[in-house]
Amino acid sequence: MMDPKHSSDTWISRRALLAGAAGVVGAAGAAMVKHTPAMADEPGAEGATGQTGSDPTKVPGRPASPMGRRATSERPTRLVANSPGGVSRTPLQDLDGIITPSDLHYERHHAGVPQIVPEQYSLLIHGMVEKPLSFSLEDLKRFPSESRIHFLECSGNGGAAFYGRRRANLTPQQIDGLLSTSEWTGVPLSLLFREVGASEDATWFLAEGMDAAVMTRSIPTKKAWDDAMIAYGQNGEALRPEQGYPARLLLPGWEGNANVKWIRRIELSDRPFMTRWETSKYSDPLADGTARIFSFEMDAKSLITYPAYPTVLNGGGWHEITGVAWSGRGKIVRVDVSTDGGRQWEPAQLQEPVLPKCTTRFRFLWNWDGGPATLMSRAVDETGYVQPSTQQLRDARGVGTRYHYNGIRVWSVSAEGAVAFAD
Ligand SMILES: Nc1nc2c(c(=O)[nH]1)N[C@H]1C(S)=C(S)[C@@H](COP(=O)(O)O)O[C@H]1N2
Ligand SMILES: [Mo]
Repeated sequence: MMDPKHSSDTWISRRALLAGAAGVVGAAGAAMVKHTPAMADEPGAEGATGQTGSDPTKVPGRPASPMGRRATSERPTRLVANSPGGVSRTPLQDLDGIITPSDLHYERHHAGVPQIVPEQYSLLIHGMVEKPLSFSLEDLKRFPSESRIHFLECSGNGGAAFYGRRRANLTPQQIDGLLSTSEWTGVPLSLLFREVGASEDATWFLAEGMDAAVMTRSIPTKKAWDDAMIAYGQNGEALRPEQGYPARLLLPGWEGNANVKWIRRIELSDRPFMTRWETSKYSDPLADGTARIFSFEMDAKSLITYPAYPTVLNGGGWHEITGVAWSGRGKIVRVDVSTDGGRQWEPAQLQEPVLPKCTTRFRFLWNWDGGPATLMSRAVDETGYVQPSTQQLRDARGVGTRYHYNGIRVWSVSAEGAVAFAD
């Protein structure tokens, strides 16, 4: 929150105000108004008369427009990794509630975002079925649809927190920004399976994408009969190209990778296909030298998004700690918060709606005494699973693990109020 009086972007001198006032009176007034630097790169962002910062009750605002846009002083952005390939992270610290604006949804793609003409799109379902069928986008939309709010998280999310790369100056976005939540609309996969007459003996299906990675994953058919969906809508509009336009597989609560985007083919089988995406990648080496494979469910996790680095708290007193908690196994039933490094835990308030396999916003009023403090949050889901400490996770998984880093996140607060990532 910036005080407009102290923001160089919007501060208006008395002289500018006078010029602005003259502009209202004089016909050529608009030309006299100097645009502030914030406006210079945003054509059309200013009011109808080109004035900013003057009394908005004295001049008409800009007229209606076909497309909305953010207030020019609000600039949340995805953080794009400078490595080649597609990774961008959601600015968790800038968000309220649980929904991620679609243009801030994290991205992970292994061969770029393909351009797909919707008229040329089709989804083939074949293999152990009575009648193989190919569905156009229009065909998919003729089935009864459903809309549900779910998080999506890359199973590699949190790697920066787990490894030695750990740094005090990591933001929520850098640590856990491969997490986003949308309202997804689509057709339940079970309806399509009934349509093609899926065999009862089919226990697995292959999902294949039509991007240059041609990503393929094997998914147990029980997920299709449960809550999997072919999604074509995101937050009330068509999927974004980055999220799999025109259609993706959505597996609520399951690791991001298996949610195949730009899905073009589903093949039913009685065994997994053992693709490279589930053998060489997306399987987890364990401490005992073996590895986990098909670890689909995302374990319960939570993250304090405020206060967090780079926030500097402005003095002791009441501060509201807030963040999100989520579990791939169902609802979050409790989030505990500690402000003393884990000696004492107290339940945070869960903000409605609390939905299964969805982020839940939590809030905790904290009366900071002005001394050094250590903030932590711990999620508990409806199966009774409790988010472990990062040390417990290291002991259980070993240091070579590559996915599912759901350890408790720790923030330290100095006596000066500076917040830093601590574990
Ligand atoms: N076809 C295809 N599907 C894909 C991927 C991809 O590269 N190609 N990346 C996967 C990975 S690793 C993740 S975490 C999610 C990311 O989805 P999002 O970009 O919509 O956030 O998509 C998955 N589905
Ligand atoms: Mo991922």
